[in-house]
Amino acid sequence: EQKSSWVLMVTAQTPTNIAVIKYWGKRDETLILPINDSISVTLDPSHLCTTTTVAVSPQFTHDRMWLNAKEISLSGGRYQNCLREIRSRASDVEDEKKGIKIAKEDWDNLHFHIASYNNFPTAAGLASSAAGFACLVYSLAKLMNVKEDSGQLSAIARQGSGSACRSLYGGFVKWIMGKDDKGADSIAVQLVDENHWDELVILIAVVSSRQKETSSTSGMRETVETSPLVLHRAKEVVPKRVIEMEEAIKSRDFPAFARLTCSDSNQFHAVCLDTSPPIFYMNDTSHRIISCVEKWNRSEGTPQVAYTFDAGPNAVLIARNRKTAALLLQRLLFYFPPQSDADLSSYIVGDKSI
Ligand code: 2P0
Repeated sequence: EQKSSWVLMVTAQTPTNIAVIKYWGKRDETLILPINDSISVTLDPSHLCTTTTVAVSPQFTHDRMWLNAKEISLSGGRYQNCLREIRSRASDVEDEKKGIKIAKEDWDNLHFHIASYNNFPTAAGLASSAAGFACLVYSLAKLMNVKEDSGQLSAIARQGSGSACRSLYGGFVKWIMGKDDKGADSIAVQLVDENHWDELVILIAVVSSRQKETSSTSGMRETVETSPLVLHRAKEVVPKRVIEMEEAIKSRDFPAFARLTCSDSNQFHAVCLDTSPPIFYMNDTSHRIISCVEKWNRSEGTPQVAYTFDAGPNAVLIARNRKTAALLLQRLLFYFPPQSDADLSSYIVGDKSI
């Protein structure tokens, strides 16, 4: 007879990812199926990551979750969909040392306690939901001995938050939009691993760590419903850019990479502005950072730094190498001194960021 006081735990750590070709707009809200492919770079796990511990015990009476030490509700459809999909793929688990044996069918009657912690501001446009759902799905899959490959796990993480599917791999990752109505082929694949282009340095200038006013989920819904530009972007612009971006990444062509990254960020924000009512994610400081980088790139004759902004004012700056990253930091500190400009309060510098 098994003791009923046991607890089995798994802890995992997942970095966030930054899109260089943006996902913005869904064709299916429940399954989270996008209207275009997207490409991202996964950050180094030592910065901007989620740590999640999942525990199972016969003493737990229902599923519970704590985010940054505060209990949150798991009743939302996204959590329920992820938990259901993972549970349905569980296998037998045996821990001989602890004398624990869980049969595949036992998982239906067991409950989880989940504790998740972000080491960066939640919901400030720093893709916290991406790392969060990827880590949740990955740690539950490990706990329940789920045997699916990363592609199949990415399709589950996608149902928690679209961008989460890209955080299951390091390096550069493509989320293929897929054609299937059920989303079976809407998965993430790794384009190159984290060693392929390790000269790049990613620096995040935190312009504001305040929570954003328009969530990505409702923002992109409003864009799809009202923007005449977004379909042109999804159908005409992104498919070509994705091909060019894959090529730029594979051949480590920084000028092409920078041109595509900056253009795609700017078009994403143009589509936000084209939404009714318009959505403003960037602020004056964001715009000044863009001007500063554009001016520098032009004066050098070839791009040194790429910028990209997500659903918030913070700048993600990608420098072509460490030397450029040092010069970039110097410029940022000169033009946006943290002491005198309360708007730009801190910098997060990626060490060897991808
Ligand atoms: C991206 N963003 O590709 C884009 C660029 C923000 C701007 O993915 O509704 O939090 O959970 O699928 O994934 C943010 O959207 O939205 C996002 P849901 P998500 O990274």
